[in-house]
Amino acid sequence: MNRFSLVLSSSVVALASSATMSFAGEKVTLYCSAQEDWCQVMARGFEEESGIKVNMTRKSSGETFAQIKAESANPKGDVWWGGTGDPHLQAAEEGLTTPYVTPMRGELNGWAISQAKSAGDKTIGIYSGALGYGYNSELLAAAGLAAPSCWKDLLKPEYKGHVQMANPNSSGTAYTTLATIIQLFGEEGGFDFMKGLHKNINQYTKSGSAPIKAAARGETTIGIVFMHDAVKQAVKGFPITVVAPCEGTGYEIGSMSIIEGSRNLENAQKFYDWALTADVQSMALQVNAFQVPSNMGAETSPSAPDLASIKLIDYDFTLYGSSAERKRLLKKWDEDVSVLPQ
Ligand code: S7P
Repeated sequence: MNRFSLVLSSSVVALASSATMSFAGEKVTLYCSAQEDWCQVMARGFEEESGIKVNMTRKSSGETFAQIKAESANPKGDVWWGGTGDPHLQAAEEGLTTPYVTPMRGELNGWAISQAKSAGDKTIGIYSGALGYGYNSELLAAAGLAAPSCWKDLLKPEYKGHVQMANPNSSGTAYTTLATIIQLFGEEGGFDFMKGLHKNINQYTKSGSAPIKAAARGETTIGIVFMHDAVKQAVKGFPITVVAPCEGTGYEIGSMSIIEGSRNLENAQKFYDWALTADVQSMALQVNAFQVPSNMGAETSPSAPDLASIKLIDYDFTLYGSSAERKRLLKKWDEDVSVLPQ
């Protein structure tokens, strides 16, 4: 038995024996910021394996951050699983989450541990994925539009009303977009880009993946999303083409944190350790969640975007996950971009 299977077996045995001890009344409150179907798989999977009842609420990353902050005097959640890393880092900085060093660390990729180290162990990476966009090839052809391949293509006047993205206040995906565009084109150039893009936007959604679901249904031509969320729609059979923008692109380290003041701390830690095992991370494939898992032994799908073949920027998580910078950029986007006429 190798070191990884030994660690996994002992954690499974610990969970199994806990379950047989009967957890009547045991519970954990999970705030989940991944896709609803994956959140359900995680909640039900943990209940079945541990006997601990999971009360799960799904909200976008920015919304969950705001909820945890609003509840900080009287915390109601125990563990926040999923969602982009920037708001998890901001929560760590603002003392909304609490440190925990999991025994699972030896099984994780370096980028997951770096995320933890940069936040004083108050968060950890659970998956990674690159930003991009997808388009409905049938709608594009019907409108006689050329296929876009770069970020700057999305500014072309002929795409007016054809592009959808989420609001960066509520959505981690959209905040990653804003931070990516600034890192690619500089602050002034980045905001000029966002103002130009605004002219072509048909709707800012609350959830980050909504634009590509809308494109799949034929309600918008182009959706700015994480590439894995676009692949999910293509794999379902919708006419979605996935684009890794030619200038390069940003990426996320989807994260997990335990909430400061958790009322079920031991159960939150059990969930945390369980969520980092290879078997549990492999369950993502049951719901076509094609992020790169943080556990090196977890399965990946051949359909998943290959991050090694995508031109990734050196995303500055320390800066863009800092409280002051995230607040400043969101305020500037609210005041300088979102209010402009279209
Ligand atoms: O699970 C898919 C995914 O794109 O959703 C997360 C996202 O932050 C949640 O949606 P919001 O953009 O609305 O916050 C990502 O972390 C994840 O990869």
